Amino acid sequence: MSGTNSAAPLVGIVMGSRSDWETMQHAASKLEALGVPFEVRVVSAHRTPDVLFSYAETAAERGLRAIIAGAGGAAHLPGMLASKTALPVLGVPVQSKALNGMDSLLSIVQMPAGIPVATFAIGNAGAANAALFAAAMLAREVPAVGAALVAFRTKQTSDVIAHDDPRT
Ligand code: RP5
Repeated sequence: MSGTNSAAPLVGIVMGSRSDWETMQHAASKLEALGVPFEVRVVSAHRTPDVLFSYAETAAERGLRAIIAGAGGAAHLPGMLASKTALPVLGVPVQSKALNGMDSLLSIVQMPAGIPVATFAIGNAGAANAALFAAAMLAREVPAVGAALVAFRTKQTSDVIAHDDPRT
């Protein structure tokens, strides 16, 4: 699946399982709102390792600028992608049932020196923030995305100020 924008995708959203979509849709909706062309794929480090390798190896030549990778449990996907591409990989720990996502978080964040993965919060907030971060990385290259990001931040601030009494 690609974003509604028909331009070539600049960001890849990948996840270890279809079950991760509930979380990762929050990254997709943010990219869509900011006008960032993106694609979405299920790529599993454990169930489809060959697909993972070819996705990572071809990502840069296909024009992607960054990969947002969400996974839960033994969440090897972001780190393995990072090991096969020099593109920035933004890792989203999906909230697992057994350990509430602590397993996902630690699996993604504790990379050995030399292969970085930028790691975000567990769950929906992490997915949304990974998308906002990817947009910030693209802001200079694609000025319309930069302008959309500034507008989003301005509206967010004014919405809080306009509703600063929590009783109403
Ligand atoms: C991980 O295992 C996926 O990222 C997912 O979060 C978790 C569970 O996958 P399913 O059993 O729901 O397919 O690889």
